[in-house]
Amino acid sequence: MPIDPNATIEITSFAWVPELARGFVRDLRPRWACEEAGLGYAERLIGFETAKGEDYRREQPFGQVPAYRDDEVQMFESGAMVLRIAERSDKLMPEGAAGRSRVLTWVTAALNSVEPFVFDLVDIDTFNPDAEWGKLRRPQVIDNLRGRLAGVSGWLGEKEYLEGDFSAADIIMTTVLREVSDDALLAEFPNLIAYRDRCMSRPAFERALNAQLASFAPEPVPA
Ligand SMILES: N[C@@H](CCC(=O)N[C@@H](CS)C(=O)NCC(=O)O)C(=O)O
Repeated sequence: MPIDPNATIEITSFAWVPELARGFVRDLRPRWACEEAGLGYAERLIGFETAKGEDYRREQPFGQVPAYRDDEVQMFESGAMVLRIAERSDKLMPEGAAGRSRVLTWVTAALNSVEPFVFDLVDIDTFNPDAEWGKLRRPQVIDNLRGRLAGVSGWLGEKEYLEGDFSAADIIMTTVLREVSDDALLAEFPNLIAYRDRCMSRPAFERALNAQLASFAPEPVPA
């Protein structure tokens, strides 16, 4: 679904980020969900100064992106947005309380039980590659993350997706797994690599990624 400036769904993200963050800004999640659901969305692109300002913090208390609104609700937190978009479509959430609860469980697990461990590694490898504390801490961070990846891998086994058909949970888990910055660690779990690549080969993912990449200004945006 193309970006539609008149759509009722509006996703806010940064107008510019450094090269290393491109493709990884978390508005990718609601963009991907909209693409899967066939729902158009409008982009609102803001500068860092606006993001840290008082007005915007009423939308996103931490001064981060993404933020989201549609004709009924206003939200922050990318996981919550994906669930909201999933409510508006039959593509990302199974019918029935049992299936829905499982998807909610895995969205929460990806964000709460896996992503913080991935981020510990990103913090060292991407944001502090030369820091002495990072070198000391890295082996423990790798071990901790290995434990979490083993949990996901064990659950997934030979399944195509986390819970039955492709769902909101796979959007969140894939975006978490693609941030793992140690290829050798991920290679210990071939089923996770196959799963991540299966999800990322979906045309909706490619459209969302391309839309994010196309949205960045070439130079920093002042406000
Ligand atoms: N838990 C939030 C995290 C949002 C987040 O980390 N946003 C990053 C971009 S991906 C950001 O705005 N960073 C700038 C900052 O923290 O100042 C979500 O999933 O929406």
